[in-house]
Amino acid sequence: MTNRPLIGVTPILNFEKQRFWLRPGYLDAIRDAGGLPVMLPHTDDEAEIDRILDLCSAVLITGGPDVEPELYGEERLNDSVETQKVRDDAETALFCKAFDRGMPILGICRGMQLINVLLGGTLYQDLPTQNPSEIRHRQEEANDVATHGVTLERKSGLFRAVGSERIDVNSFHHQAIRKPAPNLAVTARADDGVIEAAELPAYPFLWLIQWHPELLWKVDANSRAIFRAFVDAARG
Ligand SMILES: [Mn+2]
Repeated sequence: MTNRPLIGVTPILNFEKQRFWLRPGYLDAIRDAGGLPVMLPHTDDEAEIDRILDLCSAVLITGGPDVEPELYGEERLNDSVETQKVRDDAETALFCKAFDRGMPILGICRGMQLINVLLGGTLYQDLPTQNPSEIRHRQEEANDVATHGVTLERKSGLFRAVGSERIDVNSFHHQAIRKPAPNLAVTARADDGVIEAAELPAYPFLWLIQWHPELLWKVDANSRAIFRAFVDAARG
């Protein structure tokens, strides 16, 4: 396939086992949508990031541990908040440089939360404590089972991509956006009001998704539509 844009994807670092890893769905869904994914190192070295971004057409910031509350001016709420400084530092540096370049950016789960913080928003540190709800945002069902609905904002790229106002999603998140960053448009909410997607209308392509389309894409056309929109933006 020609014109397959190279898309940088940030991995998880298992510090105890000293291993980088990624759920294959992040990479496979990008390939299915016509992109060529590459797993990136964790680095906050500016020259390294510049060189990496010279090679890539877009960046996907993935799921993982909680975002350091200090980054939005709060103290740790309780022991449920688990952070990883090396990853916060690397993804902060990567996002800021990609954002300065106007590159297409997709943030999934933790990626969504981190980007909201870096743009000036805040998070619920522990969703069940700070925003109790009937909806289980950490489902026990399998990864590729949708367990709660979300309602989409009609004036959004996400709505245009999936073509439906109401979709079902999976849910594996401990945190969520509390105060959206300035200029960030909320594009989907769960029935309890929790923000499930957002985008930055004034920017070429910056979509934030709280659920996990990379775990659903094989069985869910909406998830494939999200990756297709992202890869199309990367293709320019
Ligand atoms: Mn959810």
